Amino acid sequence: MKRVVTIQDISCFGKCSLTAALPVISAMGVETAVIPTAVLSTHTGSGFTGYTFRDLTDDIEPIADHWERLGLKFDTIYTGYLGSRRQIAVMKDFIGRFRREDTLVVVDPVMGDGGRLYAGFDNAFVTEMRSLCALADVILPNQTEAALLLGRDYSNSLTEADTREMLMRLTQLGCHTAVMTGASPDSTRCGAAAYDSREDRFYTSYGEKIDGSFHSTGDIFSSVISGGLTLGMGLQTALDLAVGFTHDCIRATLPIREEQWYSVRFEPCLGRLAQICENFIR
Ligand code: PXL
Repeated sequence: MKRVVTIQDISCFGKCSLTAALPVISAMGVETAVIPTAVLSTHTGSGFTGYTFRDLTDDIEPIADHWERLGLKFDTIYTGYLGSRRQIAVMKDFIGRFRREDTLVVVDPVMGDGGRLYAGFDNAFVTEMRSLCALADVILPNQTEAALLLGRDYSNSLTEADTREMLMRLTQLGCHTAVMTGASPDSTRCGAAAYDSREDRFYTSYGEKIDGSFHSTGDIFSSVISGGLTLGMGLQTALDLAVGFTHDCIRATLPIREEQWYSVRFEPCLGRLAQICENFIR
């Protein structure tokens, strides 16, 4: 059985980071180990205030020590929201210890959205995140995070040519593949675009554009990409699956948008995801 370790916070309420990655990657038929980097009462976005934050950085190294003694091996290391610069440094050490020749390292450089950094992050954090991206095989920024990583101003009206140029530059950070979410070639479609520098090839996958912003969709998209690549899917297949699943989750949320303002309703979509992935499980 394929095995991912995903390292990100656990926001106790809000269906993002670990509480999204765990059900989604598990539903794909991939064993999912976790290291929580912090415990928050809720996530920090879309209207939550007064959340608690307990940093767990000091627990990560002892967990890694124990796992090393047990000889645990992971097909994929997938990092998401990290709470501090020190945590990024700890991730670099973790990757150094657990990466084997065939291990896939996926970094979702969670830092912001809509042109703004999330609460608690600053430019020094962005600099540190660049160095984590250098160690990754695949990075999964949204448009805001891509601009931050490249030290550019955010634009929400990128052409396909702009997106391609940014993707190529992102791979120059050191990863071989960059995937940018929120890519939109025209006013009716939205999805993701990717560039694999090893084969000098671009990929796109779009669905219908749905107005509004939906929290946690980045984590859901990244979880499906991580699970899909772990199952051996090609980049185009994983991209289509992740864009399709994210769109399904948004559509499932629309009728109860007010009730689910803090995330998306991914639960009714997991069955179909599991069914599709069954064909890839060996
Ligand atoms: O969805 C990304 C994310 C993960 N974890 C925490 C967050 C956010 C985005 O706001 O606040 C704690």
